[in-house]
Amino acid sequence: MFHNQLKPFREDFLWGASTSAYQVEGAYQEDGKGMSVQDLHESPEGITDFKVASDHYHHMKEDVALMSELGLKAYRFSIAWTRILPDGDGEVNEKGLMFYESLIDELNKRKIEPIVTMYHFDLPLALHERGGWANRDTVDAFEKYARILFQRFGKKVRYWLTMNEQNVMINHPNAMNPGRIPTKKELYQQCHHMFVASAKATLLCHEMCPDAKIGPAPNIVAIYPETCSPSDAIAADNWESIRCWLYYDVAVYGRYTPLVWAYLEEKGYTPEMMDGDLELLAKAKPDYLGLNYYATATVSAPKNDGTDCQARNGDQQVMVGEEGVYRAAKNPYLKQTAYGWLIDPIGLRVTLRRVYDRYHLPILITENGLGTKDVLTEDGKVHDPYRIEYLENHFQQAQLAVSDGVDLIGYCPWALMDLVSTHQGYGKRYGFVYVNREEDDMKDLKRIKKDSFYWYQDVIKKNYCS
Ligand code: BGP
Repeated sequence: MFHNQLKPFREDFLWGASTSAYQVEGAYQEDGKGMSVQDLHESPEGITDFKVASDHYHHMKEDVALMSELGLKAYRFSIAWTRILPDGDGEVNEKGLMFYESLIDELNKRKIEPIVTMYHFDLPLALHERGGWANRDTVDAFEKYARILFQRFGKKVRYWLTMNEQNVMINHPNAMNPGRIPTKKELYQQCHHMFVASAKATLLCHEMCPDAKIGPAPNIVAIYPETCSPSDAIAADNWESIRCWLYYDVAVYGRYTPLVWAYLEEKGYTPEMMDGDLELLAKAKPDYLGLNYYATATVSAPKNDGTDCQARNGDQQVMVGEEGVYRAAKNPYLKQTAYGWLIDPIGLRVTLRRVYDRYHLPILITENGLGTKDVLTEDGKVHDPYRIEYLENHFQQAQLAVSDGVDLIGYCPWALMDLVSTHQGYGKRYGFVYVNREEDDMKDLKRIKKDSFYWYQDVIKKNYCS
């Protein structure tokens, strides 16, 4: 649809930026922090681990000052569960609480809305060793952790996100399960426990912090059929429901998507539930939806001949396609990044419209951004017109979605500053702020504002992207 007049972003639009604890903080063993599954992550040869990262733990005030200079209205970050409860559900670590309290105070002082993700891929190792999310006790541990956060920060934080990309943890479990990749049956059991844990945290948040809002933050993208063949359309429906809708349907409506339940039954993956689980899921209602968007996916009908599941771009870490369900297909209309990620700004508009039509809840874009190599030039600058172009195109589509009627409350690009990319360390950078380090060489960790920093500053000032 063409609009002669575009609607503006709302006055209180949350222009933000995102990070996550284990990718940005470093200080992995400091001040009583326990080990998480990410501390056991085996990086590919020549790629950094998460021990130092961008050393935000020691640069926190400087980093918040940069956020303020950028003009951010919001900052989305995650709390490391292991700083608060080093072994997941035992003693509370006051020093961990103090770190986040000073971060939150610093943000509030500068009128930057803290948006807190409670759990971003970094399950405490002690819980993992006891079965992790497959063990029902982890639900209780999460509830205990949530209670501590709401008690301490409930008056200072208005926006909470329960879990980052639950659907990625289930569909691409490698990075969160050191030791052994669980079977699909086990993963859907983990998934059910995550749903119950999120529902408990949501109810608790509403009870303990009546002025706060809470929601999930899955990775949601529209799925296109490769052709207008009805069989491709069914495959696209299959994958969109299994990959995306399940994670909002349970959170919003408290029920498993019927198509997904049929799939789980067909495959023998149905999770065990306890009495009262479905009632609990139905009772917990999110106030808004977080949405991480990078690019759409395109799929075709399965062949069901043993070849439907394949490695994406030859990367065995990311398997796509599922036997008898869908096959991954190429989209000839889209360009890709140097790392093979598709670029689809219009897909963002499609995704936002679909999500809003389905759930009628305010949406906050909790991640979106371009990961690529950046070069620090001799004059000490980083010229990243490619990032500006990427974000500008996406912001424009977001505004078109707003003009289509979507209630979009904010946009938090990934990432505020360079941080450790899951498989590519510092080779692949996302930030508005360059962090001067390489994989093994920590250099001076100096913060350098990229060209995109100044461009975003202007967008925020004008509440507009021309
Ligand atoms: C999202 C995760 C982030 C971040 C981002 C970029 O899926 O929520 O934590 O890692 O992807 O991906 P990558 O680090 O693989 O480049």
